[in-house]
Amino acid sequence: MRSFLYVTDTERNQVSLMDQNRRRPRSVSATAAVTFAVCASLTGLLLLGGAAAARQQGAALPPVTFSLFRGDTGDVTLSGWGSGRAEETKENVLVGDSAIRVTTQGLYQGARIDFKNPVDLSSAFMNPKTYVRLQVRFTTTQTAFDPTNPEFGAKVAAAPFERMRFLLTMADGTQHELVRPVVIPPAEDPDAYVPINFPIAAILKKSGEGNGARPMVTGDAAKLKSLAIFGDKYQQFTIGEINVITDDTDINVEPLEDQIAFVNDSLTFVAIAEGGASTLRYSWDFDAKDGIQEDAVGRVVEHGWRTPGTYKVTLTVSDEDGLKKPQTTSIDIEVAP
Ligand SMILES: [Ca+2]
Repeated sequence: MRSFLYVTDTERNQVSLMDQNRRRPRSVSATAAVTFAVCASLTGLLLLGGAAAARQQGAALPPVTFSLFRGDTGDVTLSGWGSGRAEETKENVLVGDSAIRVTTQGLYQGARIDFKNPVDLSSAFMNPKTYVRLQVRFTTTQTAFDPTNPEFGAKVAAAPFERMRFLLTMADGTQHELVRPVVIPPAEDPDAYVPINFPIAAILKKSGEGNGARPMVTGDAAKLKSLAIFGDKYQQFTIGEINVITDDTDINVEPLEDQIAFVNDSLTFVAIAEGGASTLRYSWDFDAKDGIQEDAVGRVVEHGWRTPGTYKVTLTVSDEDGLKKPQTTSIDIEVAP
């Protein structure tokens, strides 16, 4: 069911966690083989070091999953940043016995959540597939204009923001700032909680350290003391839960639907793709003859042609953070005179 993309995400995450668990023994046996080879050729003393290095490089990293907020405001101190606010609410609770109501007035006025015990993110920093996932309930809706959505024409959940800003303050005083586009999956229930994710790797990238090799972030520099959350305009919304999750899901794009086209007709193209916790970016080229450019960006786009002929339409889906392999799909459209 396409309309339950969010549910599908969750299922996919669970599947990917299982995949990872299944893969692990294989990695361990690969490590064992390396260890055995090292065993055969080196002295006992070198062997120990070699085995440890092999284990560090070869073995799959275990998935990291833990909670930052699960409906217990006893773990956190809520306050505002600038003229924004964060306060406890008992309405629309997702888990536990309370949720956090946020009032934001722009990218510099928002919610501030201080963790009474700074949360150690070092295991999450070690694994490039970890994300902070906020479950957020917006009260804004939009009309579903996606013809593949069975709720076509109905109200669906929509983010009021184009961008959100997150400011992480660590126990050693370092700060990491992220400003990100907000893309929420289509949800049938306009009042549903929707996931907003940002990869922990993006924090390091922002600091200019995340190119390829992962820097070691340890000690107080890895302990999250405070999380500030902002949207790009005035809005109130509710945060039900904040977790650190591991997402190993590849980007998956469905084939494009065949369409009948006439010259000067405007066709609507709808991308259907999944990418776990990733914020997906949809890039379109409407004529492959001159190469693949970016003619349009968005999940749902419109295009028409002025000259009859056959045109190859190419959709490329990538994740905003470049952490996953982009996927493409294409279709030939016959444009009749
Ligand atoms: Ca082109």
